[in-house]
Amino acid sequence: MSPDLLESKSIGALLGTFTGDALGMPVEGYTYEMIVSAYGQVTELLPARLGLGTYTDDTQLMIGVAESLIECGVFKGEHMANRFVANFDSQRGYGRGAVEVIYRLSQGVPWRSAGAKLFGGGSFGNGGAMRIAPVGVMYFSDTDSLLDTAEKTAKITHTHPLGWGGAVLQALAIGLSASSEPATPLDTDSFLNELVSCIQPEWEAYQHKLEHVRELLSQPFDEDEVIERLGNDISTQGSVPTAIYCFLHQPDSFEDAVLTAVNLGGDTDTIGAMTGALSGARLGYEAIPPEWRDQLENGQSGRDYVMELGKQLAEHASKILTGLRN
Ligand code: AR6
Ligand code: MG
Repeated sequence: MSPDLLESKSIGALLGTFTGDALGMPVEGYTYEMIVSAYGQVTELLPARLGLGTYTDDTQLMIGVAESLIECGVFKGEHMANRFVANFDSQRGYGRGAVEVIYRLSQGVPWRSAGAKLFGGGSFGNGGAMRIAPVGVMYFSDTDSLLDTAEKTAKITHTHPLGWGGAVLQALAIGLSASSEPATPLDTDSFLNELVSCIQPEWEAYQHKLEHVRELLSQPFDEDEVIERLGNDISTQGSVPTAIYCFLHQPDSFEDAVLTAVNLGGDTDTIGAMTGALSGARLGYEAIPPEWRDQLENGQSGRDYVMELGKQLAEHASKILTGLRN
């Protein structure tokens, strides 16, 4: 892969997360029917709680993952947990489990134990998966490191197997998207087979979900059936397969994939963010409509900063690809 394409894909995965998050944020929690009655369809960035083109916890946590991997060159749990604490801004709409973990970390609880016992058996919220794009990009050419790093990255906050397992699945899907040649049609069956082959017994519920994805892809799009069979909620199991479906349904259009995701309703910012990561990793950041890119917030830690992180992450990905990492 040329260095330019790799850089574009790396920026695409990060900025794709941001763009999907910003598109979904204004209608977060709306049902499909509420979106239809308020807007018909969402087709553009809408005014949001924090302003047009602003992001939520999804992008803020993804920034922390990227910063840590870039600075350390490898997963360092304490460092990444510290980035989550330093970047935390309560206005960005964090899940209550995530708020609790970040508080515990800020009080000196070790990163290995801060996320344990949340909700009894650990969180299965989609917060581990929504921030995972940098892992998928950095290790797209090294599946063992990708799976291991995704698991560790998610477990800082999400220790329920469906929570971290779904994050691993999303990271692998991003890695496969980054490996794919954008000018060649995507083989969605092989893509799903690769995902299924990495599923572990603890989170085998995803196998069933991915077979639903395969079946839904062979039929005409029907939003009710997608929502019923895959979900559109805040759980990892009810959102990662949905994002994978939205991407595979429209693998060659960032706009169509992400708008399909957002218009399903439910956890729109996160399903939008995860679909955006997958699409951006395949198509590169130029596939994100320029008028959307222009509208993304661009203050401190805004669009330019995220693009710079994407560039630096691509340098790490390139070293791993060429076997030059130290
Ligand atoms: N049992 C019951 N409910 C659970 C469990 C469980 N084991 N795990 C999670 N939940 P959280 P996140 C429910 O709080 O994953 C933002 O809006 C519970 O209601 O760990 O980071 C983002 O945009 C819990 O509050 O945070 C994402 O949409 C919720 O799932 C989302 O929040 C979320 O899990 C990410 O949240
Ligand atoms: Mg959010």
